[in-house]
Amino acid sequence: MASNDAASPVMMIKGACPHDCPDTCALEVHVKDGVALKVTGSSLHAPTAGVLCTKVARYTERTYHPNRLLHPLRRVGKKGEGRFERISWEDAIQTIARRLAPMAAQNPEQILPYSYAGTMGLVQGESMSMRFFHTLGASLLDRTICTSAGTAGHEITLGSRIGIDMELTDEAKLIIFWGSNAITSSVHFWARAQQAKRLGAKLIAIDPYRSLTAEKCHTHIALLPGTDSALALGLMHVLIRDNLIDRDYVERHTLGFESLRERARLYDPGKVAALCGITAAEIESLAHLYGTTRPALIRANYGMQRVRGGGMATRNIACLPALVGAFRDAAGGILLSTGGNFNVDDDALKRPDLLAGRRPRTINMSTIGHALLAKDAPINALIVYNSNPVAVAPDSTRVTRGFAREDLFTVVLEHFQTDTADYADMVLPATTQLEHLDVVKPYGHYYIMANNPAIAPLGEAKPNSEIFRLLAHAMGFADPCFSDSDETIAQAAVSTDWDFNAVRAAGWKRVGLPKRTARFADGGFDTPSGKVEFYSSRAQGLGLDPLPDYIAPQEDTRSQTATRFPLAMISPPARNFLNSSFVNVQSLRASEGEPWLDIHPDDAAARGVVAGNYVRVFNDRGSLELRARVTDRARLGVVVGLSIWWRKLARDGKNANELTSSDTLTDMGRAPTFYDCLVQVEAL
Ligand SMILES: Nc1nc2c(c(=O)[nH]1)N[C@H]1C(S)=C(S)[C@@H](COP(=O)(O)OP(=O)(O)OC[C@H]3O[C@@H](n4cnc5c(=O)[nH]c(N)nc54)[C@H](O)[C@@H]3O)O[C@H]1N2
Ligand SMILES: Nc1nc2c(c(=O)[nH]1)N[C@H]1C(S)=C(S)[C@@H](COP(=O)(O)OP(=O)(O)OC[C@H]3O[C@@H](n4cnc5c(=O)[nH]c(N)nc54)[C@H](O)[C@@H]3O)O[C@H]1N2
Ligand code: SF4
Ligand SMILES: [Mo]
Repeated sequence: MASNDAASPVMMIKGACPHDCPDTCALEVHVKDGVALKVTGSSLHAPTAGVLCTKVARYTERTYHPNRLLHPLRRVGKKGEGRFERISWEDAIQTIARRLAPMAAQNPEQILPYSYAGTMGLVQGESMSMRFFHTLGASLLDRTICTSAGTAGHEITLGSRIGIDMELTDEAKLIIFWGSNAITSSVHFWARAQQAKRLGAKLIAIDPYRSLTAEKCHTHIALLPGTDSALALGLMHVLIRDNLIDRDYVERHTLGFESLRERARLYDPGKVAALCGITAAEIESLAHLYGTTRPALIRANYGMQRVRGGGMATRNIACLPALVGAFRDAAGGILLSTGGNFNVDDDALKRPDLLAGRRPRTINMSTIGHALLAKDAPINALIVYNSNPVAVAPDSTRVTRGFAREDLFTVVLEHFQTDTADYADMVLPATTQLEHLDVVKPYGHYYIMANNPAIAPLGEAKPNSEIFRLLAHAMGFADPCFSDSDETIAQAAVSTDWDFNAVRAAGWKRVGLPKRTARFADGGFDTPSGKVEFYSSRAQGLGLDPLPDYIAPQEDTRSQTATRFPLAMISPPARNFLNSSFVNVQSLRASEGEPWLDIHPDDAAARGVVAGNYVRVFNDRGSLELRARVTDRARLGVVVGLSIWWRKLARDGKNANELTSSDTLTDMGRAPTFYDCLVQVEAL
């Protein structure tokens, strides 16, 4: 054992934040005598700039949390009840292998992995796990829960997501936060936007909610949820009508301008204002600002694509920088994601060749409730890691009924006894970022990041990679890839471009073009035509309109459904949580208080809702109780429940997904429509 000698040195271990956040910060883990004392942000890594968000600044509180899962557990109570007994790893692995083997022999598609971005590490994400499931021939998972609509809209318009370098943000003179609450979800980008503001930039927020970000911008356009595609068309209308476009750029580097002009002509500001629930003057003035300011940057995030027309919304927004030639400036253009810069060898990580010619079915994670309740070709085993579907998937009624099936064999790899772990047959304790090795591909900056283990695993926790290694060996899988160490996997992931050991020693490595390059100044888009595709044959091939269009929300405030459920509910991320992670960290939960519903004073008055009292929020899918916060942060007709709470930590054991739908998916990308959700509210 290490001594407690005060003279023993504090070691500084280089890590990378694993969370699903664009900033992927460089961590410094301060370790003394094998204990992590604190985690700080590196000042040498430009995007991190020495600062962490409040959540990860408390990473040690999460890691050493008294409720960390430290041993394998077997269920002794009913499904969902959360009663378990401790077992050995040997017993756990053998039991799982014994349960999976006959299913694998009979029909491996009965087995489904369910995972998302609890860690964005490539090693603890999809490496050993997918090798394991590919060897089995298990059902594949369509990982659609977050970005797939926006990704698809971006793809058909601009190609892969090579967003502008966030380190140039302070040079922009106009920054439009479009469906992005950066103070919450990308605080390092926000810090740079603040600097731009100090240097004279105008900041605009397009968001139905006066978020922490919107309130600090010069202008806030509070449109109705799901109407962004119309707003973008309205801006195009004015830009073209008033000749504010960059004709040279349009001629050289875009496809289909004449058809776009015809389409945009249909969306005059009066019509668009009515669709979006804003004024024509707001559209006119934003178009003029955008058409006359350089460099102009759109910071789009994923908030506007969680509605039926989410793909189209992203597509229309992505057309704007080409129209005004904003791509000519290194600090201009659009930043949705920088993921397209990184050349990761996915096949080496996941080894799809192990499928050996089989083509298993694919199950959409966003409709997991439907999938678990299906009678035909049922799913009989579910292995969950890096995700908390019982809390985060839409349409909780179906999801919980599916997870409650007594005949479903469920294994959950977790740090904590989450809502999902409560439904497990076996819970396996996983290591956190401080305890394992990884390499992280970011989506908000240009650095590939390495994570060194800083402390030994707590209790009997094991890395995901090791758990799947053990399972593979117990199942008798012979491929040598199941003996790969985590270092070998990390190197395989990045082998084409980098030496992992060098990245590991440095902590990070910048990739992509040299700084200050305006990547698309001379076109070179990775679309079929090499141009920005205002007209997209690929979209047409997918059965979609080849041109930008307006797709109304499924649950439109002007629809028949709205007579019974007149309020549009959105449930975007709370600042002190990361999706459903950190909700169980006491200090962070205390900062959020409790599950609130923000409601406009007029909507509250019309329903006799009093600030601070509980209300019932409901639709045909379900009902939940929240505490009312009467505030004009929520625009008229929109209610906001910041999320994602653990169901079991809420007073009625439910969260916002009790009300969200899994019947409607997005126009592109098969994603959920979390923010396309009509409700009614009544005082309790
Ligand atoms: N603190 C914190 N940070 C996070 C997360 C977290 O939970 N907490 N989650 C992480 C993850 S997984 C993701 S995907 C990103 C998400 O981060 P963002 O992409 O920024 O997305 P959201 O926070 O979902 O939404 C941003 C804003 O979009 C607004 N919005 C909702 N509907 C609409 C609409 O129809 N149109 C427009 N224009 N705006 C709309 C919301 O009110 C919200 O203020 O953040 C990541 N970072
Ligand atoms: N109503 C509503 N629902 C939403 C959203 C919303 O805005 N509103 N946002 C959606 C979005 S954008 C997303 S991305 C999803 C997010 O959904 P998820 O990806 O499920 O994210 P988390 O809720 O953070 O759950 C991740 C879990 O992984 C665990 N974990 C972390 N690291 C490891 C590890 O190394 N090993 C193992 N075994 N486990 C680990 C954490 O403890 C945590 O419980 O939620 C979606 N759901
Ligand atoms: S969650 Fe985001 S802002 Fe916070 S430390 Fe991680 S990468 Fe940085
Ligand atoms: Mo997400």
